[in-house]
Amino acid sequence: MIALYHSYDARSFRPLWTLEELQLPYELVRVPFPPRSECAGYLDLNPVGTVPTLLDEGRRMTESAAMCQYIVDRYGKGELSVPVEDTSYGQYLNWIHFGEATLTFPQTLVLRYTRLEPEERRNPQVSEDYTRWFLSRLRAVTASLRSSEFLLGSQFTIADISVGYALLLAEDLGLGSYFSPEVASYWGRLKIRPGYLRARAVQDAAPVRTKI
Ligand SMILES: N[C@@H](CCC(=O)N[C@@H](CS)C(=O)NCC(=O)O)C(=O)O
Repeated sequence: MIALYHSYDARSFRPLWTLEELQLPYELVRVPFPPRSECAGYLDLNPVGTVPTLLDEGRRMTESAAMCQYIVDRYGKGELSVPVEDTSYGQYLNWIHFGEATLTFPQTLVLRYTRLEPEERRNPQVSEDYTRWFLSRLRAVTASLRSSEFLLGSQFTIADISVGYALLLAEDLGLGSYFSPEVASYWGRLKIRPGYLRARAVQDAAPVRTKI
């Protein structure tokens, strides 16, 4: 059975949401943030010290978007994914990676330089610059949603989970008011999905483990 190591609203929410959309069995291990310093033994499990970590039958993964792809390809029975023969397969992969590399990365600098660093190291310039970076990249999402319900038309896929997580983080950072009408209503559609709501409930109910 899959074991997923997760911290509250961290990128591990992507595979958690995927597991809940598919209603697969899994074990959720909620760890404090950052686990590298707050959870004894975590570095033995994941030398990078980040969340998520996913274990499955001796396999170990540490990249959230790749985990979503692994879960749907291995257990999804065609749900939430686009087959390689499909004309939109390239676009599907592009959005999966866009969600992490292009939309989440700049926000981590905003998070770090507004909240995580000690007061004296916080930096409004970095935060403003990377907020602008994020919002300018978000225009690609706005453009693609002008004529469709989800990123790949009418089908909800893990591309929406990858990008949707970046919108969740943006909302946590207080950037939700900058969303275009298209992005705001898309995000509104994503967060009422039963799979999303189940993932939030599971996250809230999980006890926090300070030792592996
Ligand atoms: N690209 C990786 C990034 C993983 C990552 O940086 N996770 C953050 C939380 S969202 C983390 O654990 N940061 C703590 C640290 O760097 O110590 C992914 O998508 O999973």
